[in-house]
Amino acid sequence: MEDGKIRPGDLDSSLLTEERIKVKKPDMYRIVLLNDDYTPRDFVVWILMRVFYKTQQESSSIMLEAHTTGKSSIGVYTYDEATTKIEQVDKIAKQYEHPLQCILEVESGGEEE
Ligand code: TYC
Repeated sequence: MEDGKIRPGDLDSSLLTEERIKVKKPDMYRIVLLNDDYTPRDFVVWILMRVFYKTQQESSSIMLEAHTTGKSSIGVYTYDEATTKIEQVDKIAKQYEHPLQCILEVESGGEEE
């Protein structure tokens, strides 16, 4: 019908808006290994292999970097992976009475279209 009246089901183009979907990118977290004066080097290498599935070579170089500079990046993980791994390190280090510590750093995040 062309009488200009709006009827149910007519498309009112003034109500059409562009829909934009914003998806929150998951935050990623860097796990950083901290040096201390007491934990044996071999124990640090062993824990990196056991908890983070690093090779012996990777583990040695991460351990050495922490030993010489004070800290070293182990890798970037989701929040759940990162917190689980840090809990595992805490638990094992406590069992063996070593003061070994890892910390979390926020790596990325924010809104992306
Ligand atoms: N500095 C320790 C030592 O001399 C070894 C060590 C290396 C400890 C790395 C922690 O993250 C660490 N026995």
